[in-house]
Formats: sequence, C-alpha cells, structure tokens
Amino acid sequence: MQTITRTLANGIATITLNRPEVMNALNSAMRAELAEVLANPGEGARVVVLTGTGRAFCSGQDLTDASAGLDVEGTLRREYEPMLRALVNCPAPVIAAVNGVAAGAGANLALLADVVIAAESASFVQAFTRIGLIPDAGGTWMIPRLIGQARAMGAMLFADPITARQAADWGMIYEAVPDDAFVTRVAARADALAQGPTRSYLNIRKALRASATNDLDAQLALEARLQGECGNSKDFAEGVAAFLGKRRPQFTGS
Ligand code: T3D
Repeated sequence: MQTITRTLANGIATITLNRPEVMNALNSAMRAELAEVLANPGEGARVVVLTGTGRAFCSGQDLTDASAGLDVEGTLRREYEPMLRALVNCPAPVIAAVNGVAAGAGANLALLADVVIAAESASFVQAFTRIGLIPDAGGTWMIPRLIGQARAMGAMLFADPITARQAADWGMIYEAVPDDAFVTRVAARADALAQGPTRSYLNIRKALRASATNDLDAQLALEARLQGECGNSKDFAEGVAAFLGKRRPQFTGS
C-alpha cells in the first residue's frame, strides 16, 4: 500500500493515513486502499483504529487532483462511496483516533466511524463552502443526526473550525482527550473493544445504523432478531457464567 499503513497486533488493526506532506489528503489511491483494508482489516482483527500521520488526521479531497469541470459526481460515486460503505460495514468496530485537523471529507470520514476520539488540539472543519462545494462523504446525513439541524447548518455554512472539546460537548464525537493522554486513551479504548464480545458490537452497530430510518415497531423487531443471535452465542453464556462466578469474562467472539 502506498498511501496508508496497516499494523495488526493483539486483535487491533491500526490503519494510518500516510501522506503527511498534504495533511493526509484523500487521493484516488488512498480511497481505494482504504476501501480494501476496511473491508478486510486482517485475520483476527477485533477492532480497527483509523488515524493520521503527522499533525493532521485528514484534510479531505486532495485539491491538487480537483478542479471545476472534473467529474466530481463520478469521483464521489466510484471512489468515495465504496470507501465510506467499507467503513460503515467494516467487520470490526472502527475507532477514528483524530490526532489533528480533520477537514472536508476527512472530517466526515471520521464522523462515520463507530467511535470518535479526538486529541484536544484537533478540530473538525466543514471546509467545503470555502471552495464552493457542499459537504459530502455522508456529512449531510450524519452531522444533523449527531448535533441537530441548527448546529449542522451553521458549521456547514460558515465552515468554522469546531474544536475537539466543542465537538464532544455537542455530541458530535465521543470524547476529547488532552494531547498528552491521547495515544494512551486510544490504546486503552481499542484494547477494551478487542477483548470484548464482538458479536454484541456487530449487532449494536447494525441496530444503531438501522434506527436512523426504522420506526419503533421495526426497531423492536430488529432488536429481537439481533438479540436472539447474541442470546445463542458462547459469549453470552460466558458473560452470565462470569457474572455469577464473580470473575472477569473471557470473550472469544463466538
Ligand atoms: O473534488 C471532488 O472530487 C469532490 C470531493 C470533495 C471532498 C472534499 O473533501 S472537498 C474539501 C477539501 N479540503 C479542503 O478544502 C481543506 C483544505 N485544507 C485546509 O483548509 C487547510 O490546509 C487545513 C485546515 C486542513 C490545515 O490548515 P493549516 O494552516 O494547518 O495547514 P496548511 O498550511 O494549509 O497545509 C499544509 C500543507 O498541506 C500545505 O502544503 P505546503 O504549502 O506545505 O506545500 C497545503 O497546501 C497542503 N494541504 C492541506 N490540505 C490539502 C493540501 N494539499 C492538497 N489537498 C488538500 N486538501
């Protein structure tokens, strides 16, 4: 892979965007490589951490590859959508570890992850109107659901940088962490998920995604089906046995 790196240890696949000279801007190669590795994070991966090299998480579309008149719609359909669907459908939960600025599609890539943890010095910028575009990469779908229409509209029209702290206070991300504790916190969160009941995590992700469009009846039916799957799992048997035995559960993901 040319634009990203992937390491895998102790059930944690770490995918690092690696074009620091352009603040990890997304080009065609990076979109394809991300789609591939998010679909297949590696044998035994139980959690994925997505982060960036250097002082940025991702600056969005590589603007040296973009100009008016290019087939922007085609690029979104052919290259962005597979990457974003691979993220949402990743077999393991994805933590976006936002180490620095996340702009444009880079912000919205992070916000589609299952959990977003940001360093306090990081920020999120809906930079699109600065160059005459609209937010894409799922931003107009996800952001109003996270922070409501008023804040989403303001952030998108003004393209104001939203600090990690503000993002956490608004409910746009899960947590903002002091810079000097960021790496340790991300590692601890990833480790917790890697040791957890992976079937539960998969089904929680399915249920929460579906809740965006389901009514209550449909969601109750979905919960019953997904819980039925979990109820037949070894991890459920182990969880109950561990509780009754007053010991820590040893989940295997089966
Ligand atoms: O086109 C399509 O196919 C449609 C898809 C659109 C999706 C989108 O994502 S559109 C939005 C694209 N992204 C942006 O508009 C953000 C552009 N970047 C910035 O606004 C700023 O760079 C940042 C806010 C991210 C960071 O600012 P700062 O001051 O910390 O850094 P900087 O000096 O601006 O950037 C450092 C270098 O990275 C610089 O290069 P240099 O001068 O050192 O050689 C800069 O040109 C480069 N860089 C930053 N972002 C991009 C980039 N190069 C290419 N593409 C970028 N997106």
